[in-house]
Amino acid sequence: MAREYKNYIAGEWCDSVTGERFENRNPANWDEVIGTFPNSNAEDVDRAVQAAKEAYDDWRLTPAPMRGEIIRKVGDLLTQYKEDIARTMTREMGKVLAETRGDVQEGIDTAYYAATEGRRLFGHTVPSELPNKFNLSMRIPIGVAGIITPWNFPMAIPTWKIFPALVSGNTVVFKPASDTPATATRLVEILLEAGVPPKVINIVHGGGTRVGVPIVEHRDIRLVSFTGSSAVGKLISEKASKTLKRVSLELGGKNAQIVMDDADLHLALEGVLWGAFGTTGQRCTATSRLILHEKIYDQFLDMLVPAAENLRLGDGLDENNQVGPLINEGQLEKVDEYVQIGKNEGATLVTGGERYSEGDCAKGFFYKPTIFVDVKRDMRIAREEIFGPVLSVFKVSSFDEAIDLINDSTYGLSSSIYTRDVNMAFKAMRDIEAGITYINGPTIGAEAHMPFGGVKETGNGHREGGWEVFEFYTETKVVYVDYSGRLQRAQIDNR
Ligand code: UN1
Repeated sequence: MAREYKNYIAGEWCDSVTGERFENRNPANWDEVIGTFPNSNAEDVDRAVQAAKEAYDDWRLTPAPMRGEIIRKVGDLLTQYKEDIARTMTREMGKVLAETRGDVQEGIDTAYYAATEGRRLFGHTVPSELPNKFNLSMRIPIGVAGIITPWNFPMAIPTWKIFPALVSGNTVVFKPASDTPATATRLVEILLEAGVPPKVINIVHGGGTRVGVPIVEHRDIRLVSFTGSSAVGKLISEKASKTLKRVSLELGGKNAQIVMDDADLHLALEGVLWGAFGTTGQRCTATSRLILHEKIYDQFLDMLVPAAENLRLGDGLDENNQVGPLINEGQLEKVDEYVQIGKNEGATLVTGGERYSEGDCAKGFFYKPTIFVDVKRDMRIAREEIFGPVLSVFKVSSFDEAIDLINDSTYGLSSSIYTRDVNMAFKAMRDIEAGITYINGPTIGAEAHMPFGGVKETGNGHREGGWEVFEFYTETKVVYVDYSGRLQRAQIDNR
Protein backbone atom coordinates (compact mmCIF):
# COMPACT_ATOMS: atom_id res chain seq x y z
CA MET A 1 0.00 0.00 0.00
CA ALA A 2 1.33 3.41 -0.95
CA ARG A 3 1.96 5.66 2.02
CA GLU A 4 -0.44 8.57 2.58
CA TYR A 5 1.83 11.54 3.14
CA LYS A 6 0.73 14.78 4.83
CA ASN A 7 1.43 18.47 4.94
CA TYR A 8 3.17 19.83 8.03
CA ILE A 9 1.42 23.04 9.02
CA ALA A 10 1.34 24.88 12.36
CA GLY A 11 3.15 22.08 14.15
CA GLU A 12 0.98 19.21 12.90
CA TRP A 13 1.03 16.63 10.14
CA CYS A 14 -2.30 17.18 8.42
CA ASP A 15 -4.30 16.78 5.21
CA SER A 16 -5.17 19.66 2.92
CA VAL A 17 -8.44 21.48 3.56
CA THR A 18 -9.40 20.34 0.05
CA GLY A 19 -9.28 16.67 1.07
CA GLU A 20 -7.81 15.97 -2.38
CA ARG A 21 -4.63 13.97 -3.01
CA PHE A 22 -2.18 13.45 -5.86
CA GLU A 23 0.09 10.51 -6.67
CA ASN A 24 3.84 10.30 -6.83
CA ARG A 25 5.12 7.54 -9.17
CA ASN A 26 8.48 6.07 -10.12
CA PRO A 27 9.60 7.41 -13.54
CA ALA A 28 11.66 4.23 -14.12
CA ASN A 29 8.55 2.12 -13.58
CA TRP A 30 5.31 4.08 -13.79
CA ASP A 31 3.34 1.21 -12.24
CA GLU A 32 5.01 1.85 -8.91
CA VAL A 33 3.23 4.37 -6.70
CA ILE A 34 5.52 5.82 -4.04
CA GLY A 35 2.85 7.66 -2.14
CA THR A 36 -0.09 10.01 -2.30
CA PHE A 37 0.17 13.62 -1.15
CA PRO A 38 -2.27 16.38 -0.16
CA ASN A 39 -3.30 18.49 -3.13
CA SER A 40 -3.31 21.75 -1.22
CA ASN A 41 -4.55 25.25 -1.97
CA ALA A 42 -4.31 28.88 -0.90
CA GLU A 43 -6.08 28.25 2.40
CA ASP A 44 -3.44 25.69 3.41
CA VAL A 45 -0.75 28.18 2.41
CA ASP A 46 -2.36 30.88 4.51
CA ARG A 47 -2.47 28.62 7.59
CA ALA A 48 1.19 27.80 7.08
CA VAL A 49 2.12 31.47 6.73
CA GLN A 50 0.22 32.44 9.88
CA ALA A 51 2.02 29.69 11.82
CA ALA A 52 5.42 30.70 10.46
CA LYS A 53 4.67 34.31 11.35
CA GLU A 54 3.73 33.36 14.90
CA ALA A 55 6.93 31.36 15.30
CA TYR A 56 9.12 34.12 13.93
CA ASP A 57 9.58 36.18 17.09
CA ASP A 58 10.95 33.34 19.19
CA TRP A 59 13.08 32.02 16.38
CA ARG A 60 14.59 35.38 15.49
CA LEU A 61 15.56 35.83 19.16
CA THR A 62 17.16 32.37 19.39
CA PRO A 63 20.91 33.06 19.22
CA ALA A 64 22.22 32.39 15.71
CA PRO A 65 24.91 29.96 16.96
CA MET A 66 22.12 27.92 18.60
CA ARG A 67 20.12 27.91 15.36
CA GLY A 68 23.32 26.77 13.68
CA GLU A 69 23.72 23.92 16.14
CA ILE A 70 20.31 22.56 15.20
CA ILE A 71 21.32 22.64 11.55
CA ARG A 72 24.55 20.83 12.44
CA LYS A 73 22.39 18.08 13.96
CA VAL A 74 20.40 18.03 10.71
CA GLY A 75 23.72 17.37 8.92
CA ASP A 76 24.44 14.48 11.31
CA LEU A 77 21.00 12.97 10.69
CA LEU A 78 21.30 13.35 6.93
CA THR A 79 24.61 11.49 7.18
CA GLN A 80 22.97 8.74 9.21
CA TYR A 81 20.04 8.35 6.79
CA LYS A 82 21.99 9.05 3.58
CA GLU A 83 21.57 5.65 1.94
CA ASP A 84 17.90 5.38 2.72
CA ILE A 85 17.17 8.89 1.41
CA ALA A 86 19.20 8.21 -1.75
CA ARG A 87 17.11 5.11 -2.48
CA THR A 88 13.82 6.95 -1.98
CA MET A 89 15.08 9.75 -4.20
CA THR A 90 16.09 7.37 -7.00
CA ARG A 91 12.64 5.77 -6.85
CA GLU A 92 10.84 9.07 -6.96
CA MET A 93 12.86 10.92 -9.60
CA GLY A 94 14.97 8.34 -11.40
CA LYS A 95 18.58 9.49 -11.28
CA VAL A 96 21.12 6.78 -10.49
CA LEU A 97 22.15 5.96 -6.93
CA ALA A 98 25.65 7.43 -7.21
CA GLU A 99 23.96 10.73 -8.05
CA THR A 100 21.24 10.60 -5.43
CA ARG A 101 23.92 9.86 -2.83
CA GLY A 102 25.74 12.93 -4.14
CA ASP A 103 22.54 14.94 -3.85
CA VAL A 104 22.19 14.03 -0.15
CA GLN A 105 25.90 14.74 0.38
CA GLU A 106 25.37 18.23 -1.04
CA GLY A 107 22.71 18.69 1.65
CA ILE A 108 25.12 17.48 4.34
CA ASP A 109 27.84 19.84 3.14
CA THR A 110 25.33 22.70 3.10
CA ALA A 111 24.27 21.88 6.66
CA TYR A 112 27.78 21.97 8.08
CA TYR A 113 28.61 25.17 6.26
CA ALA A 114 25.38 26.86 7.40
CA ALA A 115 25.88 25.65 10.98
CA THR A 116 29.17 27.51 11.30
CA GLU A 117 27.74 30.61 9.65
CA GLY A 118 25.57 30.92 12.76
CA ARG A 119 28.81 31.88 14.52
CA ARG A 120 29.68 34.50 11.90
CA LEU A 121 26.85 36.45 10.25
CA PHE A 122 29.37 39.26 10.36
CA GLY A 123 28.53 42.90 10.20
CA HIS A 124 30.92 45.83 10.00
CA THR A 125 32.14 48.44 12.42
CA VAL A 126 33.03 51.65 10.63
CA PRO A 127 34.52 54.95 11.82
CA SER A 128 32.09 57.84 12.04
CA GLU A 129 32.88 61.19 10.41
CA LEU A 130 31.97 62.83 13.73
CA PRO A 131 33.87 62.63 17.04
CA ASN A 132 32.57 60.40 19.84
CA LYS A 133 30.26 58.53 17.57
CA PHE A 134 30.27 54.87 16.57
CA ASN A 135 28.83 53.29 13.40
CA LEU A 136 28.05 49.68 12.74
CA SER A 137 26.06 47.43 10.44
CA MET A 138 24.53 44.12 11.43
CA ARG A 139 22.58 41.38 9.71
CA ILE A 140 19.00 40.83 10.79
CA PRO A 141 16.45 38.24 9.65
CA ILE A 142 13.59 39.23 7.38
CA GLY A 143 10.52 37.19 8.32
CA VAL A 144 8.68 34.35 6.65
CA ALA A 145 10.50 32.83 3.68
CA GLY A 146 8.63 31.06 0.85
CA ILE A 147 10.80 28.29 -0.58
CA ILE A 148 9.81 26.79 -3.94
CA THR A 149 12.04 24.00 -5.24
CA PRO A 150 12.45 21.81 -8.36
CA TRP A 151 12.54 18.03 -8.71
CA ASN A 152 16.02 17.54 -10.17
CA PHE A 153 17.84 18.01 -6.85
CA PRO A 154 15.13 16.99 -4.40
CA MET A 155 17.38 17.25 -1.32
CA ALA A 156 20.28 19.53 -2.26
CA ILE A 157 18.30 22.50 -3.54
CA PRO A 158 15.81 22.63 -0.64
CA THR A 159 18.80 22.56 1.76
CA TRP A 160 20.55 25.36 -0.18
CA LYS A 161 17.57 27.53 0.62
CA ILE A 162 16.11 26.28 3.91
CA PHE A 163 19.33 25.98 5.94
CA PRO A 164 20.58 29.52 5.40
CA ALA A 165 17.02 30.84 5.79
CA LEU A 166 16.74 29.18 9.21
CA VAL A 167 20.25 29.95 10.46
CA SER A 168 19.63 33.60 9.54
CA GLY A 169 16.52 33.59 11.77
CA ASN A 170 13.69 33.39 9.24
CA THR A 171 10.82 30.91 9.41
CA VAL A 172 9.83 28.86 6.40
CA VAL A 173 6.90 27.81 4.22
CA PHE A 174 8.22 25.16 1.85
CA LYS A 175 6.59 24.00 -1.38
CA PRO A 176 8.58 21.21 -3.02
CA ALA A 177 8.06 20.10 -6.62
CA SER A 178 5.09 17.77 -6.87
CA ASP A 179 7.32 15.24 -8.67
CA THR A 180 9.54 14.83 -5.59
CA PRO A 181 7.45 15.36 -2.47
CA ALA A 182 8.70 12.26 -0.61
CA THR A 183 12.34 13.35 -0.33
CA ALA A 184 11.14 16.82 0.69
CA THR A 185 8.95 15.34 3.42
CA ARG A 186 11.94 13.36 4.70
CA LEU A 187 13.89 16.60 4.99
CA VAL A 188 11.14 18.19 7.09
CA GLU A 189 10.98 15.12 9.34
CA ILE A 190 14.73 15.40 9.87
CA LEU A 191 14.55 19.14 10.61
CA LEU A 192 11.98 18.39 13.31
CA GLU A 193 13.97 15.45 14.68
CA ALA A 194 17.02 17.72 14.98
CA GLY A 195 15.03 20.22 17.03
CA VAL A 196 13.68 22.88 14.68
CA PRO A 197 10.66 24.13 16.67
CA PRO A 198 7.17 23.38 15.32
CA LYS A 199 5.76 26.21 13.18
CA VAL A 200 9.27 27.39 12.24
CA ILE A 201 9.13 24.97 9.30
CA ASN A 202 5.96 24.22 7.31
CA ILE A 203 5.57 22.11 4.18
CA VAL A 204 2.62 22.48 1.82
CA HIS A 205 2.33 20.00 -1.04
CA GLY A 206 0.74 20.74 -4.40
CA GLY A 207 1.24 22.36 -7.78
CA GLY A 208 2.50 25.76 -8.83
CA THR A 209 -0.85 27.39 -9.48
CA ARG A 210 -2.58 26.16 -6.34
CA VAL A 211 0.28 26.47 -3.86
CA GLY A 212 3.20 28.29 -5.50
CA VAL A 213 1.25 31.37 -6.61
CA PRO A 214 -0.42 31.93 -3.21
CA ILE A 215 3.03 31.77 -1.59
CA VAL A 216 4.44 34.33 -4.02
CA GLU A 217 1.46 36.64 -3.61
CA HIS A 218 1.09 36.39 0.17
CA ARG A 219 1.64 39.70 1.95
CA ASP A 220 3.21 38.09 4.99
CA ILE A 221 5.83 36.23 3.03
CA ARG A 222 8.71 38.67 2.87
CA LEU A 223 11.05 36.72 0.65
CA VAL A 224 10.76 34.01 -1.96
CA SER A 225 13.49 31.76 -3.24
CA PHE A 226 12.74 29.81 -6.41
CA THR A 227 14.67 27.45 -8.66
CA GLY A 228 13.08 26.45 -11.97
CA SER A 229 12.49 27.65 -15.50
CA SER A 230 13.03 31.21 -16.69
CA ALA A 231 9.40 31.38 -17.85
CA VAL A 232 8.08 30.65 -14.34
CA GLY A 233 10.78 32.86 -12.83
CA LYS A 234 9.51 35.85 -14.82
CA LEU A 235 5.96 35.16 -13.67
CA ILE A 236 7.10 34.99 -10.04
CA SER A 237 9.05 38.20 -10.41
CA GLU A 238 5.93 39.98 -11.72
CA LYS A 239 3.61 38.64 -9.05
CA ALA A 240 6.08 39.25 -6.23
CA SER A 241 6.58 42.86 -7.26
CA LYS A 242 3.04 43.69 -6.07
CA THR A 243 4.18 43.23 -2.46
CA LEU A 244 7.80 44.30 -3.10
CA LYS A 245 9.12 41.16 -1.51
CA ARG A 246 12.67 40.04 -1.96
CA VAL A 247 13.04 37.35 -4.61
CA SER A 248 15.92 35.04 -5.51
CA LEU A 249 15.56 33.33 -8.88
CA GLU A 250 17.78 30.50 -10.05
CA LEU A 251 16.64 29.78 -13.60
CA GLY A 252 17.56 28.20 -16.90
CA GLY A 253 20.82 27.53 -18.66
CA LYS A 254 22.18 26.65 -22.08
CA ASN A 255 25.60 25.71 -20.83
CA ALA A 256 28.47 24.96 -23.17
CA GLN A 257 31.75 23.13 -23.06
CA ILE A 258 34.55 24.36 -25.33
CA VAL A 259 37.25 21.91 -26.43
CA MET A 260 40.32 23.61 -27.90
CA ASP A 261 42.76 21.87 -30.22
CA ASP A 262 45.43 21.57 -27.49
CA ALA A 263 43.09 19.93 -24.96
CA ASP A 264 43.47 16.52 -23.36
CA LEU A 265 40.74 14.91 -25.45
CA HIS A 266 40.13 11.93 -23.18
CA LEU A 267 39.57 14.24 -20.25
CA ALA A 268 37.28 16.44 -22.35
CA LEU A 269 35.35 13.34 -23.44
CA GLU A 270 34.75 12.19 -19.88
CA GLY A 271 33.68 15.73 -19.04
CA VAL A 272 31.10 16.08 -21.78
CA LEU A 273 29.62 12.61 -21.18
CA TRP A 274 29.10 13.46 -17.54
CA GLY A 275 27.99 17.04 -18.17
CA ALA A 276 25.54 16.26 -20.97
CA PHE A 277 24.09 12.90 -19.97
CA GLY A 278 24.54 12.77 -16.18
CA THR A 279 21.16 13.25 -14.46
CA THR A 280 19.79 12.52 -17.96
CA GLY A 281 20.63 16.11 -18.84
CA GLN A 282 18.18 17.37 -16.25
CA ARG A 283 20.38 19.89 -14.47
CA CYS A 284 20.31 23.64 -14.91
CA THR A 285 24.07 23.25 -15.23
CA ALA A 286 23.88 20.44 -17.83
CA THR A 287 26.08 20.71 -20.92
CA SER A 288 23.73 21.22 -23.84
CA ARG A 289 26.19 22.79 -26.27
CA LEU A 290 29.58 21.42 -27.25
CA ILE A 291 31.95 23.78 -29.07
CA LEU A 292 34.79 21.96 -30.82
CA HIS A 293 37.86 23.43 -32.47
CA GLU A 294 37.90 22.40 -36.12
CA LYS A 295 41.31 20.72 -35.79
CA ILE A 296 40.00 18.10 -33.36
CA TYR A 297 36.36 18.09 -34.52
CA ASP A 298 36.28 14.79 -36.43
CA GLN A 299 38.51 12.97 -33.99
CA PHE A 300 36.48 14.09 -30.99
CA LEU A 301 33.15 13.13 -32.56
CA ASP A 302 34.56 9.71 -33.41
CA MET A 303 35.28 9.25 -29.72
CA LEU A 304 32.08 10.84 -28.43
CA VAL A 305 29.37 9.13 -30.46
CA PRO A 306 30.23 5.50 -29.58
CA ALA A 307 30.86 6.49 -25.95
CA ALA A 308 27.38 8.05 -25.75
CA GLU A 309 25.90 4.94 -27.34
CA ASN A 310 27.62 2.76 -24.74
CA LEU A 311 26.06 4.50 -21.75
CA ARG A 312 23.85 2.03 -19.90
CA LEU A 313 20.27 3.19 -19.47
CA GLY A 314 18.01 1.71 -16.84
CA ASP A 315 16.61 1.80 -13.33
CA GLY A 316 18.91 3.90 -11.16
CA LEU A 317 18.65 1.43 -8.28
CA ASP A 318 20.78 -0.99 -10.32
CA GLU A 319 24.33 0.23 -9.79
CA ASN A 320 25.35 -0.96 -13.27
CA ASN A 321 23.19 1.67 -14.90
CA GLN A 322 24.59 5.10 -15.74
CA VAL A 323 21.58 7.03 -17.02
CA GLY A 324 18.11 6.99 -15.50
CA PRO A 325 14.76 8.03 -16.98
CA LEU A 326 13.35 11.49 -17.58
CA ILE A 327 11.17 12.72 -14.75
CA ASN A 328 7.74 12.23 -16.36
CA GLU A 329 5.85 11.77 -19.58
CA GLY A 330 5.54 15.50 -20.19
CA GLN A 331 9.31 15.89 -20.08
CA LEU A 332 9.73 12.91 -22.42
CA GLU A 333 7.37 14.52 -24.91
CA LYS A 334 9.14 17.85 -24.60
CA VAL A 335 12.55 16.29 -25.31
CA ASP A 336 11.16 14.38 -28.27
CA GLU A 337 9.55 17.55 -29.60
CA TYR A 338 12.92 19.34 -29.49
CA VAL A 339 14.48 16.45 -31.40
CA GLN A 340 11.88 16.89 -34.13
CA ILE A 341 12.47 20.66 -34.10
CA GLY A 342 16.22 20.06 -34.49
CA LYS A 343 15.67 17.79 -37.48
CA ASN A 344 13.25 20.23 -39.09
CA GLU A 345 15.70 23.08 -38.58
CA GLY A 346 18.30 21.15 -40.57
CA ALA A 347 20.61 19.86 -37.84
CA THR A 348 21.97 16.34 -38.35
CA LEU A 349 21.07 13.72 -35.77
CA VAL A 350 24.08 11.44 -35.28
CA THR A 351 22.81 9.26 -32.46
CA GLY A 352 19.80 8.83 -30.18
CA GLY A 353 16.72 10.87 -30.92
CA GLU A 354 14.26 8.33 -29.66
CA ARG A 355 12.71 6.76 -26.62
CA TYR A 356 14.40 3.68 -25.18
CA SER A 357 12.00 1.01 -24.05
CA GLU A 358 13.81 -2.29 -24.16
CA GLY A 359 13.28 -4.87 -21.41
CA ASP A 360 12.56 -3.34 -18.01
CA CYS A 361 12.78 0.14 -19.48
CA ALA A 362 9.39 -0.28 -21.18
CA LYS A 363 7.58 1.03 -18.12
CA GLY A 364 9.75 4.11 -17.70
CA PHE A 365 10.49 7.39 -19.48
CA PHE A 366 13.91 6.55 -20.88
CA TYR A 367 15.39 8.50 -23.76
CA LYS A 368 18.57 7.69 -25.68
CA PRO A 369 21.51 10.06 -25.30
CA THR A 370 21.13 12.30 -28.33
CA ILE A 371 23.70 14.23 -30.34
CA PHE A 372 23.11 16.76 -33.13
CA VAL A 373 25.84 18.13 -35.41
CA ASP A 374 25.65 20.88 -38.04
CA VAL A 375 23.86 23.01 -35.48
CA LYS A 376 23.57 26.70 -36.31
CA ARG A 377 23.46 29.46 -33.71
CA ASP A 378 19.95 30.60 -34.49
CA MET A 379 18.33 27.17 -34.28
CA ARG A 380 16.00 26.59 -31.35
CA ILE A 381 18.01 23.56 -30.21
CA ALA A 382 21.00 25.90 -29.96
CA ARG A 383 19.17 28.52 -27.90
CA GLU A 384 16.44 26.99 -25.74
CA GLU A 385 16.81 24.95 -22.58
CA ILE A 386 15.72 21.38 -23.31
CA PHE A 387 16.40 19.77 -19.90
CA GLY A 388 17.11 16.34 -21.34
CA PRO A 389 19.93 14.24 -22.82
CA VAL A 390 20.33 16.31 -26.00
CA LEU A 391 23.69 17.76 -27.02
CA SER A 392 24.18 20.25 -29.88
CA VAL A 393 27.65 20.29 -31.41
CA PHE A 394 29.30 23.30 -33.08
CA LYS A 395 32.56 23.70 -35.00
CA VAL A 396 34.75 26.81 -34.57
CA SER A 397 38.07 27.83 -36.05
CA SER A 398 39.49 29.98 -33.23
CA PHE A 399 39.38 30.78 -29.53
CA ASP A 400 37.70 34.13 -30.20
CA GLU A 401 34.97 32.45 -32.22
CA ALA A 402 34.42 29.95 -29.40
CA ILE A 403 34.02 32.74 -26.84
CA ASP A 404 31.70 34.68 -29.12
CA LEU A 405 29.56 31.58 -29.61
CA ILE A 406 29.45 30.58 -25.95
CA ASN A 407 28.27 34.10 -25.10
CA ASP A 408 25.61 34.08 -27.81
CA SER A 409 22.91 33.00 -25.39
CA THR A 410 20.17 34.59 -23.32
CA TYR A 411 21.38 32.43 -20.43
CA GLY A 412 24.61 32.46 -18.45
CA LEU A 413 24.81 29.84 -15.72
CA SER A 414 27.69 27.44 -16.19
CA SER A 415 30.48 27.06 -18.77
CA SER A 416 33.60 25.06 -19.40
CA ILE A 417 36.77 25.14 -21.45
CA TYR A 418 39.29 22.37 -22.01
CA THR A 419 42.72 23.72 -22.92
CA ARG A 420 46.30 23.38 -21.69
CA ASP A 421 47.12 26.95 -22.67
CA VAL A 422 47.24 29.11 -19.56
CA ASN A 423 46.67 32.32 -21.51
CA MET A 424 43.50 30.98 -23.09
CA ALA A 425 42.29 29.69 -19.74
CA PHE A 426 42.66 33.09 -18.10
CA LYS A 427 41.00 34.88 -21.00
CA ALA A 428 38.10 32.44 -20.77
CA MET A 429 37.72 33.08 -17.03
CA ARG A 430 37.46 36.77 -17.76
CA ASP A 431 35.41 36.80 -20.95
CA ILE A 432 32.83 34.02 -20.69
CA GLU A 433 29.51 35.54 -19.63
CA ALA A 434 28.42 33.06 -16.97
CA GLY A 435 28.13 32.77 -13.22
CA ILE A 436 30.42 29.73 -13.22
CA THR A 437 33.37 28.75 -15.45
CA TYR A 438 35.20 25.45 -15.17
CA ILE A 439 38.72 25.08 -16.53
CA ASN A 440 39.32 21.46 -17.61
CA GLY A 441 36.17 20.26 -15.88
CA PRO A 442 32.57 19.73 -17.02
CA THR A 443 29.79 22.29 -16.57
CA ILE A 444 28.28 20.38 -13.65
CA GLY A 445 29.70 19.80 -10.19
CA ALA A 446 29.31 23.00 -8.16
CA GLU A 447 30.43 22.68 -4.52
CA ALA A 448 28.14 23.64 -1.64
CA HIS A 449 30.44 26.25 -0.12
CA MET A 450 30.82 28.30 -3.31
CA PRO A 451 28.32 30.89 -4.57
CA PHE A 452 26.05 29.41 -7.23
CA GLY A 453 24.07 31.28 -9.86
CA GLY A 454 24.20 32.90 -13.24
CA VAL A 455 24.00 36.05 -15.31
CA LYS A 456 21.46 37.29 -17.91
CA GLU A 457 18.14 35.38 -17.89
CA THR A 458 19.55 32.70 -15.60
CA GLY A 459 18.54 34.74 -12.60
CA ASN A 460 18.09 38.10 -10.95
CA GLY A 461 21.57 38.56 -9.57
CA HIS A 462 21.41 36.65 -6.31
CA ARG A 463 23.61 33.70 -5.48
CA GLU A 464 22.91 30.53 -3.54
CA GLY A 465 25.54 28.57 -1.66
CA GLY A 466 28.63 29.70 0.18
CA TRP A 467 28.80 33.00 2.02
CA GLU A 468 26.73 35.04 -0.43
CA VAL A 469 23.41 33.31 0.20
CA PHE A 470 23.36 34.71 3.73
CA GLU A 471 23.07 38.16 2.25
CA PHE A 472 19.86 37.17 0.57
CA TYR A 473 18.34 35.80 3.78
CA THR A 474 19.20 38.84 5.92
CA GLU A 475 18.69 42.57 5.79
CA THR A 476 21.36 45.06 6.72
CA LYS A 477 20.55 47.15 9.78
CA VAL A 478 22.77 50.17 10.33
CA VAL A 479 23.22 51.66 13.80
CA TYR A 480 24.77 55.00 14.81
CA VAL A 481 25.72 55.45 18.46
CA ASP A 482 26.46 59.02 19.45
CA TYR A 483 28.23 59.25 22.81
CA SER A 484 29.22 62.91 22.54
CA GLY A 485 26.29 64.12 24.64
CA ARG A 486 25.29 66.77 22.09
CA LEU A 487 23.52 67.04 18.75
CA GLN A 488 26.06 66.46 15.99
CA ARG A 489 24.79 67.18 12.51
CA ALA A 490 26.48 65.03 9.88
CA GLN A 491 27.77 66.87 6.82
CA ILE A 492 27.25 70.23 8.65
CA ASP A 493 28.83 70.53 12.10
CA ASN A 494 32.12 69.00 10.99
CA ARG A 495 32.55 71.41 8.04
C1 UN1 B 1 20.81 22.40 -10.66
O1 UN1 B 1 20.95 21.78 -11.69
O2 UN1 B 1 19.79 23.05 -10.45
O3 UN1 B 1 26.65 21.85 -10.08
C2 UN1 B 1 21.80 22.39 -9.56
C3 UN1 B 1 25.82 20.94 -10.14
C4 UN1 B 1 25.08 20.56 -8.89
C5 UN1 B 1 23.93 21.46 -8.67
C6 UN1 B 1 23.02 21.59 -9.85
N1 UN1 B 1 25.96 20.58 -7.77
O4 UN1 B 1 25.56 20.38 -11.18
